[in-house]
Amino acid sequence: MSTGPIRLTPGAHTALRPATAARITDGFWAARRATNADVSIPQGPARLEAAGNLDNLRAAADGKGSFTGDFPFQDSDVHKWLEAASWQLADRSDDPELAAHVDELTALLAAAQDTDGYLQTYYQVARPDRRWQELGWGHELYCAGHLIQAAVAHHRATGRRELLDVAERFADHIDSVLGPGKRIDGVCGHPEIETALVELYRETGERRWLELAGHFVDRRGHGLLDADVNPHLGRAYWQDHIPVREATTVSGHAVRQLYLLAGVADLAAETGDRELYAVAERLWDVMVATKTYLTGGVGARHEGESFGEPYELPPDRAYAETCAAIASIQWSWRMALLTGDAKYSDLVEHTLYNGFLAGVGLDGDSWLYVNPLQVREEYEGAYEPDKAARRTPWFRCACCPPNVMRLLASLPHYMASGDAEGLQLHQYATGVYEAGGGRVRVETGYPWDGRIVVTVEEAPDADWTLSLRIPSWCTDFTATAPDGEAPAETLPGWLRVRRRWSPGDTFTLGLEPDARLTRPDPYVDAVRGCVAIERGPLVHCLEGVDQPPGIRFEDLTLPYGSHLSVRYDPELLGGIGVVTADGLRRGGGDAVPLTAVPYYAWANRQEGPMRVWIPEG
Ligand code: FUB
Ligand code: ZN
Repeated sequence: MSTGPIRLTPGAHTALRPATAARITDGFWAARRATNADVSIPQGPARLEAAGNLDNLRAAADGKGSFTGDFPFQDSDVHKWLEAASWQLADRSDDPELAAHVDELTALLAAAQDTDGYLQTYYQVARPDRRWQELGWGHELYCAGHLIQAAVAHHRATGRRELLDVAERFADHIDSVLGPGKRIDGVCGHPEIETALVELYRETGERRWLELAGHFVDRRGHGLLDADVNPHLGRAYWQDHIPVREATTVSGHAVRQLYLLAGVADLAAETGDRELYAVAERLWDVMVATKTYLTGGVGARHEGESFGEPYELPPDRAYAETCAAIASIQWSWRMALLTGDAKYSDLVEHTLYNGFLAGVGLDGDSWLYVNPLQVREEYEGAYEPDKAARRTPWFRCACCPPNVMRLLASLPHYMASGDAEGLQLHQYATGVYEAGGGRVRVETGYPWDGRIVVTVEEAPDADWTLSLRIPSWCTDFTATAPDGEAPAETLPGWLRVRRRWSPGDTFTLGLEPDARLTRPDPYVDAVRGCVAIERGPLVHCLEGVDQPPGIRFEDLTLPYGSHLSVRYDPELLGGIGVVTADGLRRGGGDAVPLTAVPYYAWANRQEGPMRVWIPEG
């Protein structure tokens, strides 16, 4: 059985189902996951200790001490770390130190839980009289959601119930206070509980959790939350301005919006609700067409950490919170399963390699909260240090680092799926994937090299379909079937090979990750007249440190049609493809060789300017 974040029930109304087993064994993502496992996750408990998160749990358990931290949602950092560590345990059950930390934090949570099931240290320790009174900003259900996801991960990965028991006791309590017809008619200011409750239903079979998730989705948008939290956004900040079923665009706080839509997709999957299905499809299309950066980053505005107007995508003032990229990936993957449409996994790929991965330093121990696409030479910093275009060891509001950890720890889950016909590869990473009644081994140097060799290890003794996603960046590919014949069917976004497979048969897909110049959407005023360098799924950027000295960074330009060349540099930034281009100096027109590195690797050397969108010379 799959150990990933989504385990559909047998009757789920989806086109595809997550792989039943998935392992990434080598290559690009294996290296990132190793850093996550060896550096990021192990340093989590010390960070949580230093930030006071664990003392908050002790204070709640002992009834002594005060609350540490600036936010009521401090506990969610613990929950997200526990989720990450649990997925990691599925891979490394023989890591006694990790297992001990997981046990320790689980015991702390169990001890902190009140006898009625309630568990959020801010309200237990600092504001006991305000419990469930501040649903807008209190984050009680948000924290509960992350606790539930951690508990599901722990149960799936280890088969143990301690954390699941804590989560179910809290869910019981929530149902008794906020469930349909109960004392409080309310929703949380920060969606998250919805997707978590659907997963708790999937894990336990208890239908009450599915109904509660549906209740929270349908009660949102009826003005139950404050209107004055944000002077410009009003109730849209927490998506309480319009019922979910009537929404026509993504708006408000980006992470809130996208976690909510992940829950909507989950509900549509489990209930077959066509209206919710249509809402999710509609909003995803609008988001991609009008409110998504080239990097896959979303949530353009610093103000309210929110989506802006359509095409309001400034590169320098981009907020593009790391958590929003993660939320977009989580939602898009659910949409891919729901519909079978490859476009969703295409966005997953693009966001993974760019807007998401930039959020963590190559050392696994330095983070970006906001992910701009441009930093000038004269950059003066941000008014909040957490929101600077500079890497930081941890944040006062530490939502992003453990979120990165949980996504990387569960990444194999996002690679492949299955259906009655066969197996679909959505992402390309060396590893072994089991789905749709068969098992394949994938070998590839992706994203540096576009050759993907798929060896069938096991397949039914009948016709069986291997589907490979053709990324939208790819204009040309080669495909070699075992008998040398070209495969019969190409559907939008998919190459499908249906035949009787024998163990050991290989199928080779050759994608051509050439470097290319991309012009921006003509409606995005902020980058009109610029070009970007991309290669395969990777967006590239210029960093000041790589450019010839003596030329002002702001004077570098790049004519559309310039020659681009690519080389692999194993010594630079952990091993990257470097793109060089024939640029020009603004004004004088002198030729300037430009060097572009993958955007995900920026800000890992000396501080300096950076830009993705380069003025056309
Ligand atoms: O409110 C909880 C988290 O903190 C949000 O998801 C992030 O955007 C940050 O504001
Ligand atoms: Zn965040």
